[in-house]
Amino acid sequence: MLKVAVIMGSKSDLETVKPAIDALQRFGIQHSVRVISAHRTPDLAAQFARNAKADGYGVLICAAGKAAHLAGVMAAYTTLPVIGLPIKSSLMDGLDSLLSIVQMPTGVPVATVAVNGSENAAILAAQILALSEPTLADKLDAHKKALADAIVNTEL
Ligand code: RP5
Repeated sequence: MLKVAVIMGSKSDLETVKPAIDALQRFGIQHSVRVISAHRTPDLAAQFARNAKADGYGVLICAAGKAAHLAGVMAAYTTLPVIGLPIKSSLMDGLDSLLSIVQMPTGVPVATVAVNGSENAAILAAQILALSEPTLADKLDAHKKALADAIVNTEL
């Protein structure tokens, strides 16, 4: 199965990103976790994105806050699907991060999840990989059923 790269702009993002890593583990998806900054290590960002397909990745999850350009820069250098994960920063409750990630120019999309929506980033990555992985698709079906069961069985 193709791998997922979980990339964050700073180590300070790690705690927020953790649910994505946990979810990938639960789904049995091979992944690597890296800190790469669009602003502090731009050459590394370009190099990682350029090589990602040849390195066996199928999806890139890019988490960043504030002027969050990581996902957009990665998407500029690869045709792999890039999922943007806006991190809630100290100002504006993450709206700055969300808009920096979601407002991409025509031709270079970034699939953007909610502010701090780490688990959804992983589930979306799983859904993309599951298009060609029936076993993973079964796990996603089970996940959906568990969500529904939790609602139906809610006791008030
Ligand atoms: C972004 O700036 C990072 O993704 C992080 O969310 C934010 C702050 O980074 P640090 O100054 O804590 O390293 O690039």
